[in-house]
Amino acid sequence: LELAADLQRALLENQFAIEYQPVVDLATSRVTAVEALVRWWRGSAFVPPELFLGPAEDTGLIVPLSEWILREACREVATWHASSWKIGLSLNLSARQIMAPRFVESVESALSESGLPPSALTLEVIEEMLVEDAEEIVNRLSELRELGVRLAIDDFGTGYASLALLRQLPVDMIKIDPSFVSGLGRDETLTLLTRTIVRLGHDLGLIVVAEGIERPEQLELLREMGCTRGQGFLVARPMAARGVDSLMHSDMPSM
Ligand code: G
Ligand code: G
Ligand code: MN
Ligand code: NA
Repeated sequence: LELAADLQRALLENQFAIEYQPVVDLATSRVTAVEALVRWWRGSAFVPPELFLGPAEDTGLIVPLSEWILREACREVATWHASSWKIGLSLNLSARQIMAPRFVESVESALSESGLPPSALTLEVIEEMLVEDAEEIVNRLSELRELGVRLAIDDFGTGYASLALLRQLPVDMIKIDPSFVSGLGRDETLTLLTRTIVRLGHDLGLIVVAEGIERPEQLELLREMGCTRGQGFLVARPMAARGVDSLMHSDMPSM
């Protein structure tokens, strides 16, 4: 596969970058965390993650790539902590990454080498990851959680077993899928479902994050529903670390 060889070279030649999308506390409009999102600039061409993450997973290159993202993101977020800006870091995981022989150790060493406290790190999983090797994946994630790392269910509500997953995994957070948030104020059913997910999350003692906020009306409804946090293009787009620097200690102008 041509892309596989390209991916290998891209790793060696440092063609990958990380963007950070701010996540805000809806009550205060302050940035409370960032989600790391991998970017590949192949020469001057941008290759979307949807195109290379699948092949990276199939070839196993996802393991060294994810390891690099983990270390780099912990290091960058730790520099904000060093400036007394104690924001959280969310990372998207892949099943193959979790099943790699030294996954738990790699997370522990990224934390200890960067100095980032475990409680600042949230690992995002989607339920499709638990289709195979579910028991081992749950064990490894639970082990990290016992060290203080937080767990989140990403794309909550879209899978066939979102509710069952809440019983399997000891999670701290759910991230409401943009397919619900998109309908806020426009579609009665989606608005009701979003409200119900927010309430469910709160009743379970979880942090609830709404993703894909693009319109002021969505923000207003989510605040009224008491949703904890928000993320989306209206709030802030994914940006380089330098862009995040400029948001330190300030509230978001778009809010
Ligand atoms: O941010 P963006 O739309 O480019 O992300 C596209 C998809 O790629 C999303 O599903 C996101 O979860 C996934 N993704 C982005 N960065 C990473 C990463 O570092 N690791 C993994 N496994 N998935 C990622
Ligand atoms: O699957 P996951 O939630 O990790 O995906 C994150 C992806 O969603 C990233 O690629 C990011 O660029 C994208 N994203 C973030 N905010 C918005 C938004 O408001 N609208 C849309 N369409 N995509 C968004
Ligand atoms: Mn995510
Ligand atoms: Na999501």
